[in-house]
Amino acid sequence: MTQPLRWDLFCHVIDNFGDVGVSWRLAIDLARRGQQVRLWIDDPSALAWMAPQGHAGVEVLRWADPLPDREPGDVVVETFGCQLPEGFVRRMVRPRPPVWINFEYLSAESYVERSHGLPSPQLEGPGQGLTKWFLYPGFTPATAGLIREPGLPARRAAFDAADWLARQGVVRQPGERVVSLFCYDNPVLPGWLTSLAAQPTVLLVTPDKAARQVTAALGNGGRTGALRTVTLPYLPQEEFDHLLWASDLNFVRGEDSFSRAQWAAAPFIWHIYPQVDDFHAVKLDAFLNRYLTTASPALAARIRALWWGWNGLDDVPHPVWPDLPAWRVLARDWSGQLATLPDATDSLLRFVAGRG
Ligand code: TRH
Repeated sequence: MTQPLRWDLFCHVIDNFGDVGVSWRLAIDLARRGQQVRLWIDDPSALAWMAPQGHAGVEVLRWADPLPDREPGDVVVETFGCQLPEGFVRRMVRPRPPVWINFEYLSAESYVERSHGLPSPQLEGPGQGLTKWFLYPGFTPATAGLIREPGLPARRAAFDAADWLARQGVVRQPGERVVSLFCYDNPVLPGWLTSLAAQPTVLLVTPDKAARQVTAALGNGGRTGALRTVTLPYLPQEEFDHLLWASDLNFVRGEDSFSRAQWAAAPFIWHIYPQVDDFHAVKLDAFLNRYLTTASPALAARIRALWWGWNGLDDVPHPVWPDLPAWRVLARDWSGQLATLPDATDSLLRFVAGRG
């Protein structure tokens, strides 16, 4: 990229934190690479804890009607197909229109490679004559790859987990597992806590849904068997990464923590965003089929059973835990494989440069 471009990112917060989580992560990664970014967001409230310091090069603007009248930048990105404000689209119709990108949801399903990079000529409406381009994050070179800020693997490798845990008031006891929990409402949680309690375990519980369910299951003492719990506050995004790096096993959910758990190169269980008619089972399996390619059949079967049980797609009231060291090797190999892919921000920069 010869000179910094002006980027307009639009984020519509549907529910939970993934829309803002992904949009913020993309915005700061672009800014880190010298781009000027305006993040238009309808509900910025989560940024108060997710990004309390903000970030140089990123201007956060309230996406409200009427939208402040600003000249669209060189690139306009709508995240997750959030449908841009009509007035802004009308202003995009100009002799050198912005490059218009729809940055889609992350999936390992095969349609992603077929859809990545396709144009959508706007034949009518406020953007008539413009072309919207669909870019998909993903797990292969035929996609945009995952968001991976420069230096991520090295920072993770240099991370001192014991020091970080101590700063959260957690000292790992001899033989204790460190497990993080970030999940949706999950009816199997009480039984899985009992199963975790069979071995010395400290469970690091994220606020809201996870904390409420753990308290309901264990009471305010937060203990059962050999399991003890520590409830965390909402952490800034880079501290949430450190939670994932400090844990032996991560329960994550949605999209952004799912991808960050892969960069943590540690065993993880994904609570996929539930969809009607169990459509999410297809998305879950599509990822497992890629993730488990190099796992032994026994390990693959154990991990698949865990993920299906945790997502209510199979009846697993008391999970059988796989061999964690073997799973850690798989996790590291997978993370190393992902690191050879293009990173999503670089893919977007190259795509835009290619549009001249
Ligand atoms: O919160 P989510 O369930 O978001 C979901 C998904 O993105 C889903 O795909 C989308 O359709 C739905 O929102 C609308 O899970 P996700 O994607 O992991 O986003 C959580 C973000 O919050 C992520 O960026 C990590 C961040 N986070 C922190 O920074 N600190 C914290 O303490 C916690 C608990 C989360």
